[in-house]
Amino acid sequence: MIAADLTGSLAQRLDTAQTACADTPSLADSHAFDIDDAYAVQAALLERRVARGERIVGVKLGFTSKAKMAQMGVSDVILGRLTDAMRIGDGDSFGLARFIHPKVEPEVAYRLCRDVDLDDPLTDIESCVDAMAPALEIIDSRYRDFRFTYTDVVADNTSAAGYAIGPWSPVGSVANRAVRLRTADAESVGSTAAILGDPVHALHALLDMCRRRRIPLRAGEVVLAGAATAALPLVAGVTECDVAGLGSVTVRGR
Ligand code: OOG
Ligand code: MG
Repeated sequence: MIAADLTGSLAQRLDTAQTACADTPSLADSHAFDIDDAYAVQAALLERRVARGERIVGVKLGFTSKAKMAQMGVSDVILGRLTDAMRIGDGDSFGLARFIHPKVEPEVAYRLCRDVDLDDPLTDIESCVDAMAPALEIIDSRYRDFRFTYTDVVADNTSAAGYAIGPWSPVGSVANRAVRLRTADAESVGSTAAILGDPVHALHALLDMCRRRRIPLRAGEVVLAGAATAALPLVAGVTECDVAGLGSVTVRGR
């Protein structure tokens, strides 16, 4: 385990990279730290954001697609936190200048309707969600050239930078639905099956992860289940995610 002052200084480095919109080299290039250390850096990073007045409004999973796990050589999902400062309203425009080198991913979101009891072995996570929606996630690694290790990306709050949620629908199965992500200059198509076989499996992975990491899940929070296709560069103009049967969500970069 790394010392508390190193945890703080690594968190500070990532926080500065985000606020100054300037990338930083991989932490793993110069420091040896394990996955527990990485989550501790992430927690310290979030503490800084909360101290500035941001509110934690949800969680996101990453590496829920087999392709992405294989690419990183890992077999576990990663978890990051969403804050109110990252939220972009459906249909809203936003400035690209606040990001370093943003990419966008098509996702499915769930909404928690009650606090989740992490200590009750009988907790039924599916009964803790009351709505689902198409979503866009903006990832913006604070690392130079998006080059990072597994522990790096966890420390960097799993590249979380922005998100938008489309209209909420009652919860139902969205297994194997067509997903289309469109930016002004590229398109990527896939299926919700890329999200751990079925996005509902992401909820179970989330509960498991939150139990292990003691990360609270509260009523009203949003859960991003993970990308359904490869990320695309986020560019100016309209970006849309469409999930068959669930609807679409749009943002406008300028
Ligand atoms: C890490 C974030 C991955 C997802 O949905 O798989 C992620 C990254 O690729 O920068 O959000
Ligand atoms: Mg994502």
